[in-house]
Amino acid sequence: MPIYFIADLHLSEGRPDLLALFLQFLQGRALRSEAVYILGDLFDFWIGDDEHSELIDTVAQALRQVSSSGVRCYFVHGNRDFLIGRKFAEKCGMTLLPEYHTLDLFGTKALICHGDTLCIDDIRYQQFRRKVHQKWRQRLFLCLPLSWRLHIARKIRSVSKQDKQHKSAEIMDVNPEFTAATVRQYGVPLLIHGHTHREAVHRENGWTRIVLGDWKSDYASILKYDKNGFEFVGR
Ligand code: LP5
Ligand code: MN
Repeated sequence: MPIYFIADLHLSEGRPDLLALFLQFLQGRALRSEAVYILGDLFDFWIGDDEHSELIDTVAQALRQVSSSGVRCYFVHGNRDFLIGRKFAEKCGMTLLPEYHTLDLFGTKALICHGDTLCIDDIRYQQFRRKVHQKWRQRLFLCLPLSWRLHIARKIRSVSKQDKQHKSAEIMDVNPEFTAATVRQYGVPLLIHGHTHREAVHRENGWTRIVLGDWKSDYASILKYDKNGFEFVGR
């Protein structure tokens, strides 16, 4: 049975089309798979496991149905939902994975990550990332009332959107040398990541980099891996 990889769905209340695509995937292909790996940015943003909404409940229930049918579900944090915690993961029956994780794909060793840590030329983002990944800042943030957290998250999203208009595509892409060095360090021939939103298969010098794309209303970037190799099955 295949293993699926997805990332960057950016689910939000305002995008029922993306939720519908995700539910279609979970109730179809995912149920006939061995494992599903979500490589971050499942949600547009996440402000704490204590937030409740129809969207969050629907996603949790649908993931729970898949995991309780025996399909292993894994989650790697993205830059927008790095605050997803054990409480939500347990509700979904998902296992939280570390920033970098290696796995065996039918005999091929692969490294998986969200992808943002490879974009080291985006200095402002990396500074921001270091700050919001500090445990004390996260604990403090999670103590704030939900309405404040929502306000802050929206503010950050709007600064981020503005900033991105002045950043080149190269700056927002992975740094090639750093990425190659990371892959070498793990000693694997395959890297799978998301974040840069451009679905692609890059054949590098002796190794392969598969990039998962972001989800659009008419296209779900879904990577299927089985004993015959990999393909984007989309929709
Ligand atoms: O997400 P995407 O693809 O649009 O852009 C990313 C980078 N942006 C981000 C920010 C996220 O979009 C939003 C995160 C919301 C988290 C909610 C919880 C907050 C918890 C805080 C816990 C302590 O990741 C973007 C990259 C881009 O990818 C490509 O790699 O360029 O990076 C930025 O735009 C970062 C900016 O350059 C710097 C941001 C500074 C924000 C300061 C806002 C201060 C607001 C204070 C409000 C009181
Ligand atoms: Mn991302």
